[in-house]
Amino acid sequence: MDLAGARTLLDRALDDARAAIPAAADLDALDALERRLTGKRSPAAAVNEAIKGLEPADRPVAGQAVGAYRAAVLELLEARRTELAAARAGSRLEQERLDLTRGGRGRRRGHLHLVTQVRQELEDVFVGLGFQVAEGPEVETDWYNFEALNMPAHHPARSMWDTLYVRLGGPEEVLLRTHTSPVQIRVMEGRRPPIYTVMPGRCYRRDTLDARHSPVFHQIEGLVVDRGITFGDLAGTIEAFTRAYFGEGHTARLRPSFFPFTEPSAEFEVTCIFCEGNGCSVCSGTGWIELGGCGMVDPNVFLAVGYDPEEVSGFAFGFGLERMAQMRYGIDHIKTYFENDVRFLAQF
Ligand code: FA5
Repeated sequence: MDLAGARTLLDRALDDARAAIPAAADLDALDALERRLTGKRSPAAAVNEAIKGLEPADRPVAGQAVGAYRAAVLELLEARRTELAAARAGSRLEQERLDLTRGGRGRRRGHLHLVTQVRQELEDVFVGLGFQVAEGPEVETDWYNFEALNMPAHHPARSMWDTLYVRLGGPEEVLLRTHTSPVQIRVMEGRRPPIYTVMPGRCYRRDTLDARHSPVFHQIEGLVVDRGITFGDLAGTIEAFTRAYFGEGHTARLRPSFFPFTEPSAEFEVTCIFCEGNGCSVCSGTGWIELGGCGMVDPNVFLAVGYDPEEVSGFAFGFGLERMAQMRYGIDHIKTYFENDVRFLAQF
Protein backbone atom coordinates (compact mmCIF):
# COMPACT_ATOMS: atom_id res chain seq x y z
CA MET A 1 0.00 0.00 0.00
CA ASP A 2 1.41 3.44 -0.90
CA LEU A 3 0.41 6.80 0.57
CA ALA A 4 -2.30 7.41 -2.05
CA GLY A 5 -3.77 3.95 -1.39
CA ALA A 6 -3.74 4.63 2.36
CA ARG A 7 -5.57 7.94 1.86
CA THR A 8 -8.20 6.36 -0.37
CA LEU A 9 -8.80 3.61 2.22
CA LEU A 10 -9.20 6.14 5.04
CA ASP A 11 -11.46 8.46 2.96
CA ARG A 12 -13.82 5.58 2.10
CA ALA A 13 -13.87 4.44 5.69
CA LEU A 14 -14.71 7.99 6.81
CA ASP A 15 -17.58 8.20 4.28
CA ASP A 16 -18.81 4.88 5.66
CA ALA A 17 -18.59 6.26 9.22
CA ARG A 18 -20.50 9.44 8.29
CA ALA A 19 -23.37 7.37 6.89
CA ALA A 20 -23.48 4.55 9.44
CA ILE A 21 -22.87 6.30 12.79
CA PRO A 22 -25.78 8.82 12.75
CA ALA A 23 -28.09 5.93 11.69
CA ALA A 24 -27.04 3.58 14.52
CA ALA A 25 -30.23 2.46 16.22
CA ASP A 26 -28.87 1.98 19.72
CA LEU A 27 -25.76 2.01 21.88
CA ASP A 28 -24.96 -1.65 21.08
CA ALA A 29 -24.96 -0.92 17.35
CA LEU A 30 -22.70 2.05 18.01
CA ASP A 31 -20.21 -0.12 19.95
CA ALA A 32 -20.10 -2.56 17.00
CA LEU A 33 -19.44 0.32 14.59
CA GLU A 34 -16.63 1.61 16.78
CA ARG A 35 -14.94 -1.80 16.69
CA ARG A 36 -15.37 -2.03 12.93
CA LEU A 37 -14.10 1.52 12.19
CA THR A 38 -11.30 1.87 14.78
CA GLY A 39 -10.55 -1.68 16.05
CA LYS A 40 -7.81 -4.20 15.21
CA ARG A 41 -9.28 -5.08 11.85
CA SER A 42 -10.27 -1.55 10.90
CA PRO A 43 -8.97 0.47 7.90
CA ALA A 44 -7.06 2.63 10.43
CA ALA A 45 -5.27 -0.48 11.79
CA ALA A 46 -4.47 -1.59 8.22
CA VAL A 47 -2.91 1.80 7.35
CA ASN A 48 -0.92 1.78 10.63
CA GLU A 49 0.34 -1.65 9.71
CA ALA A 50 1.34 -0.43 6.23
CA ILE A 51 3.19 2.69 7.47
CA LYS A 52 6.45 0.74 8.01
CA GLY A 53 6.55 -0.10 4.26
CA LEU A 54 6.06 3.52 3.06
CA GLU A 55 8.69 5.94 1.90
CA PRO A 56 10.22 7.55 5.01
CA ALA A 57 8.91 10.96 3.93
CA ASP A 58 5.37 9.57 3.57
CA ARG A 59 5.26 7.88 6.98
CA PRO A 60 4.44 10.97 9.13
CA VAL A 61 1.87 12.09 6.49
CA ALA A 62 0.17 8.68 6.66
CA GLY A 63 0.39 8.74 10.49
CA GLN A 64 -1.34 12.17 10.57
CA ALA A 65 -4.04 10.89 8.14
CA VAL A 66 -4.77 7.98 10.50
CA GLY A 67 -4.90 10.37 13.47
CA ALA A 68 -7.28 12.73 11.64
CA TYR A 69 -9.46 9.78 10.60
CA ARG A 70 -9.65 8.46 14.19
CA ALA A 71 -10.47 11.90 15.58
CA ALA A 72 -13.29 12.39 13.04
CA VAL A 73 -14.75 8.93 13.71
CA LEU A 74 -14.58 9.36 17.52
CA GLU A 75 -16.29 12.74 17.23
CA LEU A 76 -19.13 11.19 15.20
CA LEU A 77 -19.42 8.32 17.71
CA GLU A 78 -19.53 10.70 20.67
CA ALA A 79 -22.22 12.86 19.13
CA ARG A 80 -24.44 9.84 18.36
CA ARG A 81 -23.80 8.33 21.78
CA THR A 82 -25.00 11.54 23.47
CA GLU A 83 -28.17 11.53 21.32
CA LEU A 84 -28.97 7.90 22.06
CA ALA A 85 -28.33 8.28 25.80
CA ALA A 86 -30.66 11.31 25.94
CA ALA A 87 -33.38 9.43 24.01
CA ARG A 88 -33.07 6.43 26.35
CA ALA A 89 -33.31 8.58 29.47
CA GLY A 90 -36.33 10.35 27.98
CA SER A 91 -38.16 7.14 27.22
CA ARG A 92 -37.48 5.77 30.71
CA LEU A 93 -38.84 8.98 32.20
CA GLU A 94 -41.93 8.66 30.00
CA GLN A 95 -42.49 5.06 31.14
CA GLU A 96 -42.06 5.92 34.78
CA ARG A 97 -44.08 9.11 34.61
CA LEU A 98 -46.84 9.41 37.21
CA ASP A 99 -49.97 10.81 35.60
CA LEU A 100 -51.23 13.12 38.28
CA THR A 101 -53.93 14.59 36.06
CA ARG A 102 -56.30 11.61 36.36
CA GLY A 103 -57.33 12.32 39.92
CA GLY A 104 -56.62 8.82 41.20
CA ARG A 105 -58.67 5.68 41.17
CA GLY A 106 -60.48 6.29 44.45
CA ARG A 107 -64.02 5.05 44.97
CA ARG A 108 -66.87 7.46 44.32
CA ARG A 109 -68.22 8.64 47.63
CA GLY A 110 -71.93 8.83 48.26
CA HIS A 111 -73.63 11.68 50.05
CA LEU A 112 -76.71 12.39 52.09
CA HIS A 113 -80.11 11.95 50.42
CA LEU A 114 -81.68 15.18 49.21
CA VAL A 115 -84.46 14.99 51.83
CA THR A 116 -81.85 14.70 54.59
CA GLN A 117 -79.96 17.66 53.11
CA VAL A 118 -83.14 19.77 53.08
CA ARG A 119 -83.89 18.77 56.65
CA GLN A 120 -80.40 19.67 57.85
CA GLU A 121 -80.40 22.94 55.92
CA LEU A 122 -83.74 23.99 57.44
CA GLU A 123 -82.62 22.91 60.91
CA ASP A 124 -79.57 25.16 60.48
CA VAL A 125 -81.77 28.09 59.43
CA PHE A 126 -83.96 27.69 62.51
CA VAL A 127 -81.08 27.12 64.90
CA GLY A 128 -79.71 30.40 63.51
CA LEU A 129 -83.06 32.04 64.47
CA GLY A 130 -82.69 30.71 68.04
CA PHE A 131 -84.83 27.55 67.77
CA GLN A 132 -84.10 24.13 69.28
CA VAL A 133 -84.62 20.85 67.40
CA ALA A 134 -86.80 18.02 68.79
CA GLU A 135 -88.03 14.65 67.52
CA GLY A 136 -90.95 12.37 68.33
CA PRO A 137 -92.09 8.81 67.51
CA GLU A 138 -93.44 7.85 64.10
CA VAL A 139 -95.89 5.36 65.64
CA GLU A 140 -98.25 7.50 67.68
CA THR A 141 -101.38 7.21 69.73
CA ASP A 142 -104.68 8.74 68.77
CA TRP A 143 -104.28 11.16 71.71
CA TYR A 144 -101.13 12.85 70.40
CA ASN A 145 -101.99 12.73 66.68
CA PHE A 146 -105.61 13.95 67.02
CA GLU A 147 -107.21 14.29 70.43
CA ALA A 148 -104.74 16.68 72.10
CA LEU A 149 -104.70 18.70 68.88
CA ASN A 150 -108.35 19.61 69.36
CA MET A 151 -109.68 16.79 67.21
CA PRO A 152 -111.87 14.58 69.41
CA ALA A 153 -113.13 11.20 68.14
CA HIS A 154 -115.51 11.59 65.18
CA HIS A 155 -114.34 15.19 64.61
CA PRO A 156 -114.83 15.78 60.87
CA ALA A 157 -111.29 17.25 60.57
CA ARG A 158 -109.80 13.80 61.18
CA SER A 159 -110.72 12.86 57.65
CA MET A 160 -108.25 15.53 56.46
CA TRP A 161 -105.56 13.05 57.39
CA ASP A 162 -106.34 9.66 55.91
CA THR A 163 -104.79 7.56 58.57
CA LEU A 164 -102.85 4.28 58.55
CA TYR A 165 -103.70 2.44 61.80
CA VAL A 166 -101.48 -0.12 63.48
CA ARG A 167 -102.89 -3.33 65.05
CA LEU A 168 -101.99 -2.37 68.63
CA GLY A 169 -104.23 -1.39 71.57
CA GLY A 170 -107.92 -0.74 70.95
CA PRO A 171 -109.45 -0.11 67.50
CA GLU A 172 -108.03 3.01 65.86
CA GLU A 173 -105.89 3.76 68.89
CA VAL A 174 -102.35 3.41 67.54
CA LEU A 175 -101.37 4.84 64.17
CA LEU A 176 -98.54 5.99 61.92
CA ARG A 177 -98.44 9.74 62.56
CA THR A 178 -100.11 11.69 59.78
CA HIS A 179 -98.17 14.88 60.53
CA THR A 180 -95.42 16.15 62.83
CA SER A 181 -97.91 18.15 64.94
CA PRO A 182 -98.11 15.46 67.69
CA VAL A 183 -94.49 16.34 68.55
CA GLN A 184 -95.77 19.81 69.53
CA ILE A 185 -97.82 18.15 72.27
CA ARG A 186 -94.86 16.05 73.45
CA VAL A 187 -92.60 19.13 73.59
CA MET A 188 -95.19 21.19 75.52
CA GLU A 189 -95.94 18.33 77.92
CA GLY A 190 -92.31 18.09 78.91
CA ARG A 191 -91.51 21.81 79.30
CA ARG A 192 -92.76 25.20 80.31
CA PRO A 193 -92.71 28.21 77.95
CA PRO A 194 -90.86 29.92 76.38
CA ILE A 195 -90.68 27.34 73.58
CA TYR A 196 -88.94 27.92 70.26
CA THR A 197 -88.62 24.48 68.68
CA VAL A 198 -88.66 22.82 65.26
CA MET A 199 -89.54 19.15 64.83
CA PRO A 200 -88.61 17.45 61.56
CA GLY A 201 -89.70 13.89 60.75
CA ARG A 202 -91.39 11.29 58.59
CA CYS A 203 -95.18 11.14 58.19
CA TYR A 204 -97.59 8.62 56.68
CA ARG A 205 -100.95 9.01 54.97
CA ARG A 206 -103.19 6.89 52.78
CA ASP A 207 -102.63 9.39 49.98
CA THR A 208 -102.53 8.21 46.38
CA LEU A 209 -99.19 8.88 44.72
CA ASP A 210 -99.25 11.91 42.41
CA ALA A 211 -96.79 14.66 41.47
CA ARG A 212 -96.99 16.28 44.92
CA HIS A 213 -98.26 13.50 47.22
CA SER A 214 -96.64 10.34 48.51
CA PRO A 215 -97.93 7.96 51.22
CA VAL A 216 -94.63 8.52 53.04
CA PHE A 217 -93.18 12.02 53.22
CA HIS A 218 -91.44 14.41 55.60
CA GLN A 219 -92.52 17.54 57.39
CA ILE A 220 -90.84 20.11 59.56
CA GLU A 221 -93.02 21.41 62.36
CA GLY A 222 -92.39 24.66 64.18
CA LEU A 223 -93.75 25.76 67.55
CA VAL A 224 -93.32 29.02 69.39
CA VAL A 225 -94.99 29.63 72.76
CA ASP A 226 -94.22 32.71 74.78
CA ARG A 227 -95.89 35.77 76.21
CA GLY A 228 -97.30 38.21 73.63
CA ILE A 229 -96.67 36.16 70.45
CA THR A 230 -98.73 37.48 67.50
CA PHE A 231 -99.66 36.48 63.96
CA GLY A 232 -97.09 39.06 62.81
CA ASP A 233 -94.37 36.97 64.49
CA LEU A 234 -95.64 33.92 62.61
CA ALA A 235 -95.66 35.70 59.23
CA GLY A 236 -92.20 37.16 59.87
CA THR A 237 -90.74 33.78 60.85
CA ILE A 238 -92.16 32.05 57.78
CA GLU A 239 -90.87 34.79 55.54
CA ALA A 240 -87.42 34.59 57.14
CA PHE A 241 -87.05 30.87 56.65
CA THR A 242 -88.52 30.68 53.15
CA ARG A 243 -86.25 33.52 52.07
CA ALA A 244 -83.26 31.72 53.62
CA TYR A 245 -84.21 28.53 51.77
CA PHE A 246 -85.38 29.84 48.39
CA GLY A 247 -83.43 33.09 48.19
CA GLU A 248 -84.83 36.51 47.34
CA GLY A 249 -87.35 37.06 44.58
CA HIS A 250 -89.86 34.28 45.29
CA THR A 251 -93.51 35.24 45.34
CA ALA A 252 -95.28 33.72 48.33
CA ARG A 253 -98.62 34.19 50.03
CA LEU A 254 -100.52 33.24 53.18
CA ARG A 255 -104.07 32.16 52.42
CA PRO A 256 -106.78 31.75 55.09
CA SER A 257 -107.37 28.10 55.90
CA PHE A 258 -108.53 25.80 58.66
CA PHE A 259 -106.73 23.51 61.08
CA PRO A 260 -108.45 22.34 64.29
CA PHE A 261 -105.36 23.09 66.38
CA THR A 262 -104.75 26.67 65.19
CA GLU A 263 -106.99 29.70 65.10
CA PRO A 264 -106.70 31.67 62.89
CA SER A 265 -105.09 29.30 60.40
CA ALA A 266 -103.40 29.83 57.06
CA GLU A 267 -101.80 27.96 54.23
CA PHE A 268 -98.46 29.07 52.88
CA GLU A 269 -98.08 28.92 49.11
CA VAL A 270 -95.42 29.84 46.55
CA THR A 271 -95.82 30.49 42.83
CA CYS A 272 -95.54 27.23 40.88
CA ILE A 273 -92.08 27.31 39.33
CA PHE A 274 -93.05 24.89 36.57
CA CYS A 275 -95.65 27.14 34.95
CA GLU A 276 -94.71 30.45 36.63
CA GLY A 277 -98.24 30.79 37.92
CA ASN A 278 -100.13 29.98 34.71
CA GLY A 279 -101.40 26.57 35.89
CA CYS A 280 -100.03 23.14 35.05
CA SER A 281 -100.35 19.49 36.10
CA VAL A 282 -97.91 19.86 39.00
CA CYS A 283 -99.94 22.65 40.67
CA SER A 284 -103.29 21.16 39.57
CA GLY A 285 -103.89 24.20 37.36
CA THR A 286 -103.91 26.71 40.25
CA GLY A 287 -100.56 28.40 39.61
CA TRP A 288 -99.69 28.02 43.32
CA ILE A 289 -98.04 25.23 45.30
CA GLU A 290 -98.92 24.77 48.96
CA LEU A 291 -95.85 24.25 51.10
CA GLY A 292 -97.45 24.04 54.51
CA GLY A 293 -100.04 25.05 57.04
CA CYS A 294 -99.72 27.38 60.01
CA GLY A 295 -101.63 29.44 62.55
CA MET A 296 -101.93 30.67 66.12
CA VAL A 297 -102.08 27.79 68.61
CA ASP A 298 -105.69 27.10 69.58
CA PRO A 299 -106.45 27.72 73.30
CA ASN A 300 -107.84 24.15 73.55
CA VAL A 301 -104.39 22.79 72.66
CA PHE A 302 -102.84 24.82 75.49
CA LEU A 303 -105.47 23.48 77.86
CA ALA A 304 -104.72 19.88 76.77
CA VAL A 305 -101.09 20.28 77.91
CA GLY A 306 -101.84 22.29 81.04
CA TYR A 307 -100.82 25.75 79.79
CA ASP A 308 -102.91 28.83 80.61
CA PRO A 309 -104.10 30.39 77.29
CA GLU A 310 -104.62 33.70 79.14
CA GLU A 311 -100.95 33.76 80.03
CA VAL A 312 -99.21 32.58 76.89
CA SER A 313 -99.84 32.62 73.16
CA GLY A 314 -98.02 30.99 70.29
CA PHE A 315 -97.90 29.93 66.69
CA ALA A 316 -97.21 26.68 64.88
CA PHE A 317 -96.47 25.61 61.33
CA GLY A 318 -95.86 22.39 59.40
CA PHE A 319 -94.14 22.25 56.00
CA GLY A 320 -93.51 19.40 53.57
CA LEU A 321 -89.78 18.86 52.99
CA GLU A 322 -90.14 17.07 49.64
CA ARG A 323 -92.48 19.82 48.48
CA MET A 324 -89.99 22.54 49.42
CA ALA A 325 -87.13 20.87 47.56
CA GLN A 326 -89.45 20.23 44.56
CA MET A 327 -89.96 23.97 44.31
CA ARG A 328 -86.34 24.87 44.83
CA TYR A 329 -84.84 22.38 42.39
CA GLY A 330 -87.69 22.00 39.88
CA ILE A 331 -88.42 18.34 40.67
CA ASP A 332 -91.66 17.66 38.86
CA HIS A 333 -92.62 14.36 40.57
CA ILE A 334 -92.25 13.35 44.20
CA LYS A 335 -91.65 9.68 43.29
CA THR A 336 -88.14 10.53 42.05
CA TYR A 337 -87.04 10.91 45.69
CA PHE A 338 -87.75 7.26 46.39
CA GLU A 339 -86.95 5.52 43.12
CA ASN A 340 -83.26 5.42 44.06
CA ASP A 341 -82.05 6.31 40.59
CA VAL A 342 -78.47 7.37 41.28
CA ARG A 343 -78.51 9.68 38.24
CA PHE A 344 -81.20 11.72 40.01
CA LEU A 345 -79.75 11.52 43.52
CA ALA A 346 -76.18 12.33 42.45
CA GLN A 347 -77.27 15.77 41.21
CA PHE A 348 -77.76 17.14 44.71
C1 FA5 B 1 -100.64 19.53 58.24
O1 FA5 B 1 -100.15 18.42 58.19
C2 FA5 B 1 -100.60 20.33 59.51
N1 FA5 B 1 -100.16 19.51 60.60
C3 FA5 B 1 -99.71 21.56 59.32
C4 FA5 B 1 -99.81 22.54 60.42
C5 FA5 B 1 -98.93 22.50 61.47
C6 FA5 B 1 -100.82 23.51 60.38
C7 FA5 B 1 -99.02 23.42 62.50
C8 FA5 B 1 -100.94 24.42 61.43
C9 FA5 B 1 -100.04 24.38 62.45
P1 FA5 B 1 -101.28 19.60 55.71
O2 FA5 B 1 -102.07 18.37 55.71
O3 FA5 B 1 -101.74 20.73 54.86
O4 FA5 B 1 -101.09 20.23 57.19
O5 FA5 B 1 -99.77 19.27 55.32
C10 FA5 B 1 -98.74 20.24 55.41
C11 FA5 B 1 -97.74 20.07 54.29
O6 FA5 B 1 -97.22 18.75 54.27
C12 FA5 B 1 -98.36 20.21 52.89
O7 FA5 B 1 -98.45 21.57 52.55
C13 FA5 B 1 -97.35 19.53 52.05
O8 FA5 B 1 -96.23 20.34 51.84
C14 FA5 B 1 -96.97 18.37 52.95
N2 FA5 B 1 -97.72 17.17 52.63
C15 FA5 B 1 -98.94 16.82 53.07
N3 FA5 B 1 -99.32 15.64 52.57
C16 FA5 B 1 -98.31 15.22 51.78
C17 FA5 B 1 -98.09 14.06 50.99
N4 FA5 B 1 -98.94 13.06 50.92
N5 FA5 B 1 -96.91 13.97 50.30
C18 FA5 B 1 -96.00 14.97 50.38
N6 FA5 B 1 -96.15 16.07 51.12
C19 FA5 B 1 -97.30 16.21 51.81
